[in-house]
Amino acid sequence: MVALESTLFAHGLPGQAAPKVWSEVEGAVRDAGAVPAVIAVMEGKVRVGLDQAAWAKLGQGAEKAGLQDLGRLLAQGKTGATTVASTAFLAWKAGIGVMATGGIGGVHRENRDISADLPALALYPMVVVCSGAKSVLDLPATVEALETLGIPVVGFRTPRFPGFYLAETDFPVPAVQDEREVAQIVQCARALGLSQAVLVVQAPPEPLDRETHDRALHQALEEGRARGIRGKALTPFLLERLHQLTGGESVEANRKLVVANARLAARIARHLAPTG
Ligand code: PSU
Ligand code: MN
Repeated sequence: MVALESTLFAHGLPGQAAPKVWSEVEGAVRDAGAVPAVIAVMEGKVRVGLDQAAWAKLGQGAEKAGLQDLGRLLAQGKTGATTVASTAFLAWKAGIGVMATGGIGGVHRENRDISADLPALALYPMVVVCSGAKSVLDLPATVEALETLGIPVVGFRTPRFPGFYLAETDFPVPAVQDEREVAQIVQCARALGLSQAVLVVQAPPEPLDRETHDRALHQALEEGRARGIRGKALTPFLLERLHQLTGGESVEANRKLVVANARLAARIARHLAPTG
């Protein structure tokens, strides 16, 4: 099985694109021989595996649900889209070992805002497949934080940490060449009893060109600062502005990389399955 976070659909992509990307992602997981399970809180209940009907609810402004929100949403019968942090926790509880996302949260450039994704990845022994961390973040600080927390990063056919919209950053990572190698690393880490997730990163299939990216990002960051946007509203704000400022190019890049990550997660899940 491959767990998928729902915040990426509810807050990371524009409303029209989200259901399409959702079904493409589920299709990619199935085609690779695994079962997709999008995770969310629906009317006060944890749901592992959602149908398209659930999207109708999630798409209508469901709140972004981090770890800190889960107890309250359950108590109050509310609906929320789970982040990497809360999805990793719930997947682990449900006995699912592999998940996919676009990019993990990390250290933001301002206000010492650190995503709960980072400490969560140190706590729950998942395999998390992604395209690194979003370039809206302070990437050097994010890479440092991963190291501080003892979270191993392996580059799937890449020797550099990818930057989500960018194919690569300056940060080196140990590279692996196939799913079997990933599975072996995961099995050894589990045998030792390490709690940390294994972060498998791969380059986005269709990155933005650096100039388009840097210009849009510069403007989005300025606007966020000027409007005083902070806390959990910041990541969705920056992503939305990037989508608008690149004329949808970043949505395409985002769609392609999420699908590719889901597919790779499915292949890794198959290699980790008892039957191999
Ligand atoms: N990756 C994407 N799009 C997203 C996110 C990740 O491709 O929208 C979301 C994830 O749910 C991640 C969250 O957990 O952004 C991080 O938000 P914050 O910085 O507030 O922790
Ligand atoms: Mn934050």
